[in-house]
Amino acid sequence: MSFETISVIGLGYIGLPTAAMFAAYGKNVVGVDVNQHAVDTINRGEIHIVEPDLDAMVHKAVTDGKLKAVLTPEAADAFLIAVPTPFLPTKNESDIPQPDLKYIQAAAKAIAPVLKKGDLVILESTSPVGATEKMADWLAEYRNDLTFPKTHNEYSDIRIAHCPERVLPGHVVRELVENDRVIGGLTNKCSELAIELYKTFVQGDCVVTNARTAEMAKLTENSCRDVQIAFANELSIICDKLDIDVWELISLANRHPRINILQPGPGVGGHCIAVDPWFIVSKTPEQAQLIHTARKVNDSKPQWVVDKVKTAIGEYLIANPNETAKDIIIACYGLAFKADIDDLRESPAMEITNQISDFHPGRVLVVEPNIKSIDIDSLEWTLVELEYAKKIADIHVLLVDHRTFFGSDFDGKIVDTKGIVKLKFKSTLN
Ligand code: SAJ
Repeated sequence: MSFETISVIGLGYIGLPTAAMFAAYGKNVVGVDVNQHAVDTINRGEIHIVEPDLDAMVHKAVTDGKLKAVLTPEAADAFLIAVPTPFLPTKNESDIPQPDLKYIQAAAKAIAPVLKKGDLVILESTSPVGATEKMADWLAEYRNDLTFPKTHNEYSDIRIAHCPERVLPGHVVRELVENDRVIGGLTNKCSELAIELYKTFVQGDCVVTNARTAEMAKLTENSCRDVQIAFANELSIICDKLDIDVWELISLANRHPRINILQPGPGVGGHCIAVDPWFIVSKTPEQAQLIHTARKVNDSKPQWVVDKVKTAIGEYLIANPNETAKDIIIACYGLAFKADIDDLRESPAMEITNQISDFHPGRVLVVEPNIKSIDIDSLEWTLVELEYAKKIADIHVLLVDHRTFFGSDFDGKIVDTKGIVKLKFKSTLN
C-alpha cells in the first residue's frame, strides 16, 4: 500500500516535526490539533514551539501545499497519534502518579468517524504498557462496522501499532531521520505497514516487536536514564558530606573503560525522564523498587539545592555582621530544564528560583540567555544580563550548564549544581 495522505493528531514537540518531515518527503499531511492558536500559526507557515530547523521545514511544507492544520480530523491512509499522556491528579504527595489516557481516548474518538478499511493507526505517545490495546478497544467500540486486530488478526480492516517517539528535544529534526525505530504492531501485518510508512524518511533500522514490548522499551530507555542521573545526584550529596569534589570524582571514575557516570544537577526536568518511570512504577509498584527510588532521589534534589542556598545566606551573614538578609542579592543562573534550550517545562531550575524568591527578603536576579522575556504573572524576580548579575550579586546559584556560563568568574558565595566553576568548560559526555 502506498500512503498518500497522512494525518498527525497532536501538533506539539513530536507531532509537528513528524508532520513536517512526512510533508518534506512528498506526502500530503493533515495535522490535527485542538488548539486554535497552534492551527492558525502553522497555517501561516510559522511554528508555536522552539526547535532548531523546524520553522523552515514547516514554512516550506505549508507553502508547497503539503501540510495543513485543522481542528477536526479528515480522511487519511495513516493516522499518527502524538498527544500528551499526563498523570491523573494525586490526593497525597506520597501517592504513586497514575497515567491519564484521556487525550489518547479523545484522539481515538476524533479519528473514528473518518476511519476506513485499510487504514493504519499508530500510537506514538509515550504510554503505559497496554495503552495501544486499550486504544484499539476504544476504536472498535466507536466503529463496530469495522474489524480490528483483536478479533480478526492479520485480516482486520484497521491496522494498529505502537511506535514510540525517541527524539531528543533540540535535535528532533536530525534524530527523526537517523534514530532506529521500535515498531510494535498488534499483528505482523500492522508492523509491516508501519515500517513501510516510517521508511518514507527514517534512515535508522525499524525493529519489529509487539506493542507491549514497544511501550515498555520506551519507558525503559527513559527510566534507565533517570536511574543513572539519580546515581550521579546521590553521589553529589554524598560527596558534599565528605568534602569531595564530585566533578573530579566522576571524571576519575569515568576513566575506567566500563564506567560512564552521568552528571549531577539540580534535579530532573522536562516532560519525559521525570514522568515515564512512573508509568512502570504505577503498573508494578511491588517490583519497581529501584526505579521508584531513583524518582524520589531526583525529585528531592531541588529541595537539597534550596537548603544549600539557605546555608550560603547564613554563612554570608556571619561573615558580614552589619548586613541583613534583605541586603543580600542572589542571582540564579539558568531557568530552562536543561542546557542550551529555552524549554521551561517541569524545570527544577525554575522550581528552585521560585522557592528562593518565596523565602528570600532581598533581591533575586535571574540570568537566562535563551529567553528574551517571560510571560508569567506575579514573578518575584528580575531577568537580567549575565555580566550585570556577576557584578552585583552576593550569592551565585548556578542551575543550568548553558554554554555561555562556562569560563565566567563569580565573585562571592557560589552554589554550583552543574560543576560550571569546577569544570571550566562544557561537558560533551552526556
Ligand atoms: N540530566 C542530568 N544529568 C545528565 C543528563 C541529564 O541531570 O547527565 C537532566 C537534564 O538536565 C534534564 C533531564 O535530565 O533536566 C532530562 O534531560 P535529558 O537530556 O536526559 O532528556 P530529555 O527529557 O530532553 O529527552 C529524553 C531522551 N531520552 C533518553 O535520552 C533516554 C529522548 O531521547 C526522548 O525522546 C525524550 O526523553 C522523550 O520524549 O521521551
